[in-house]
Amino acid sequence: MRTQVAIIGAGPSGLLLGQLLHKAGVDNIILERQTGDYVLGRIRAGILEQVTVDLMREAGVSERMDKEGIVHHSIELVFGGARHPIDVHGLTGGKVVTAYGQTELTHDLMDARKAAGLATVYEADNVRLHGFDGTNPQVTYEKDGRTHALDCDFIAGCDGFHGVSRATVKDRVTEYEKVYPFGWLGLLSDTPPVSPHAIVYGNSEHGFSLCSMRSMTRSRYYVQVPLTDKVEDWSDDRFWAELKRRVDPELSEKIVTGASIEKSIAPLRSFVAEPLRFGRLFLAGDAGHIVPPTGAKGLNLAATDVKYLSGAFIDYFKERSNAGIDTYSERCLKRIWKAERFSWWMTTLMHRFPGDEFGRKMQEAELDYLVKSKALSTAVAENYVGLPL
Ligand code: RFL
Ligand code: PHB
Repeated sequence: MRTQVAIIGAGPSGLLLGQLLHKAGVDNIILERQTGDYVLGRIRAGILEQVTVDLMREAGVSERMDKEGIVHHSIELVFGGARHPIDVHGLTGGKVVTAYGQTELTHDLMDARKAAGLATVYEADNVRLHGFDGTNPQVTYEKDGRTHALDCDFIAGCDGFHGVSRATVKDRVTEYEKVYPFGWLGLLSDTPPVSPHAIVYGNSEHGFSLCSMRSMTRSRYYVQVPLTDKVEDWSDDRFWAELKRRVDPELSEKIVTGASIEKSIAPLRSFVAEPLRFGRLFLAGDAGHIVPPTGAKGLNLAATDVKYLSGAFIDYFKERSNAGIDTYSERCLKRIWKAERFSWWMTTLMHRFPGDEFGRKMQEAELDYLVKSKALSTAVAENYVGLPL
């Protein structure tokens, strides 16, 4: 088998890259370790920056997102028992974010890929990357008890934090990492969101909370939990009671509780791999970097990588230009580090760090400063909607 670009991973990065390349007439095959249903079962991001929305449109897969996505003009911070809106739209000269679940976005991309008849090999085992330092890279994998080989011009490692792509070059990567001493317990429920107009981030003496949404009838909530907690420790009732005591009394009254349709715990981590290019192998999305979800940046950073990478491959195949390929890593890392900074800062500002009473006082001072200072509120708003490319 032969293709122009072998894509490892059918998460949002791999699928979006495949679609953009296909639109430009560049051939690609995706190899995914899991089944499609498994990929769709992972409940993750919900907030899209304009860059991501624009890229979905460019890929020709925005019809449902344009209809069902919910545009948000503001976010809210809850602390000291009170709510403080940040007018993101007003402070950024009209920019917004869109609530549209990663599951839906992935679904739309999978449907488009299927409709276009593009090859995705699900349940591809033991994927191995070869020859990417030369001009004839190859990917091998096992499927249905047989070993297959896929020859290509380039390999795109879109296989997430635990994938094989970065692991293959681990001796050549410099890794920067920070692990946080807590996780997020997330709950999805078919209940109306607490606020259809804002994403609400809470800092309370009991820890961080987040009220978000997927639609007018589906909500997503999170609470900070110790890393030692297990999902089984958290009945729905316990979750709702904990969430309610972490927000202000008025909001607490408004929370509509109901049975969970998904509940999971995610650890929080900041991570960057440098560089993102190794000969003809390129890392994109979570394969190259992780942010704690507090800034809603992970999926959006993945989309930016894909924008640069698709452009680089298209220029190579259509114009015989190496310029995009040669600058890919550097261009991506510039934006990645800024999003890392914002996500780390938001995480530090909004969570309880056990035993750090000085840090707690710094949070109080900074939150008070933030809601009174147009300068700092503007800085938050412009990072939240996404820094310019
Ligand atoms: P993914 O989604 O992990 O997909 C990688 C795919 O590669 C496959 N794979 C392999 N395939 C073949 N061979 C192998 N050896 C393989 N190893 C792995 C995997 O099965 C998988 O299908 O990475 P991708 O595509 O780069 O996408 C990244 C996003 O998923 C991630 O950044 C976001 O979900 C982060 N994130 C958020 N980002 C936002 O922009 N806005 C948000 O509101 C937001 N909220 C979140 C989040 C992440 C969260 N978690 C789970 C920490 C909320 C949470 C709770
Ligand atoms: C979500 O809706 O899942 C979500 C929203 C905002 C975040 C993280 C996750 O910062």
